[in-house]
Formats: sequence, C-alpha cells, structure tokens
Amino acid sequence: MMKLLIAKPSPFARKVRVALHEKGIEFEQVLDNPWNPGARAGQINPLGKLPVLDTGDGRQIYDSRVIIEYLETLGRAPALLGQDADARVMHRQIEALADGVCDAVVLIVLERARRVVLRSTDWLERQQHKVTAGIAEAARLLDGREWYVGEAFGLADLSVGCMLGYVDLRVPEIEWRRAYPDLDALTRRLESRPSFRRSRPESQSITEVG
Ligand SMILES: N[C@@H](CCC(=O)N[C@@H](CS)C(=O)NCC(=O)O)C(=O)O
Repeated sequence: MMKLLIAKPSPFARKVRVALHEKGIEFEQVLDNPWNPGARAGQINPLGKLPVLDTGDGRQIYDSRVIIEYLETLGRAPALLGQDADARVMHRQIEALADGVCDAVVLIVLERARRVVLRSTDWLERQQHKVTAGIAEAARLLDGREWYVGEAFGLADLSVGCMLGYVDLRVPEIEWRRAYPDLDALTRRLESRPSFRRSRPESQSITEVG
C-alpha cells in the first residue's frame, strides 16, 4: 500500500490527500512534523519537506506537484489535469498560483513565530501582499464559473480549495469571502466533497508551523 508522509495543517500534503481520495486509492497516512529535529521528512527528502509519497514499489516521490503527476500516470479516474495541452497549462498555472500563496503563508507563520524584536514588518507585509494578490487573481481567473477549467473538477480547483482552507487556518484575519463570493461558493462546493471533508487541515500543536 502507498504511504504518504503528511502534517495535518499542510496544504501541500492536503493536495495529495484529496487527489488520492478522489481517485479512490487507498493509502496510509504517516504523521510527521518537518520542523522538529529528527523529522522523517529530512531523512527521505533532502529538502526536508513534506509531502513524500512512498509508492510501495521502492520509490519515494516528493513535492506535491510531482506526486500528482505520478498519480495521473496510474490512469485512475477522475483525471485531474484534462487532456489537451492548454487545459493542462491552465491547471498547472493555477496550481502554481495557489502553491505560491501557501508558501507565503508558511513564511508569515514562521516570521510570527520569531521573537518580536527579530520580526520584520517589511517581510511580513511582502508576504501578506502575495497572499491577498494571489487570492484576488484566483477570483479573477474563476470569473464566476463553476470550475476553473472546462466543466469538471480538476487540479486547479483542488489547489485553490487547499490554499483557501490553509489561509483560513493560518491567517484568518484575511477576509476574502465577502470580497469574492464566487470563491466562497467554490470552497463550499469543494469542502462538501468527501475528499475535502476527510482531509480538513488541523493545527498539530502550537509550536508546529507546517
Ligand atoms: N513545493 C512543495 C512545498 C512543500 C512544503 O513547503 N511543505 C512544508 C509543510 S507545509 C514543509 O515541509 N516545510 C518544512 C521546511 O521547509 O523545512 C510541495 O508542493 O510539496
């Protein structure tokens, strides 16, 4: 059976958890905290990051984007990337946008964990701008449609859903719902899917950032 190294708050791990649930692939979740000394992530991924997928046939694949690429090769429905080249690029572009927002949120969480004298307001503002600009772009690209690309749920929707769930968990003061009712409606559609319900982000503990 496949094993997936995760942290409960991680939006990157959640992307893969949702993809596995959507495709009906059974897997074992292995809980880690990449920020702790001796974390498993650092033993199997030189970058010390999760998610990492143990495919069960000797391969350890890291980075959520590469893992999803791998899952797509298994030919299990639903296909998350669409068939034609333009659709794939659009899915990947929106995924990169959502992942970039999550990277900025991680940096905000880390900066806020520093002692007040070490904290940089400029740095925090720089990251906060990426988050608000990224959410605005996600709303603009959805443009009132049900799904980002074509007529079906796919990687773009999955990635934006995981990103907004993580924003709500880590920077709840960023109020995007009132400004972007279409994104609000999208997340309601997504969060009612079993794959999203089974992977809700949770804080692991006060010292854990993920
Ligand atoms: N691009 C990576 C990002 C993964 C990532 O940043 N994971 C965080 C958890 S949310 C992590 O493990 N951070 C530990 C570290 O940077 O040392 C992916 O998509 O998998």
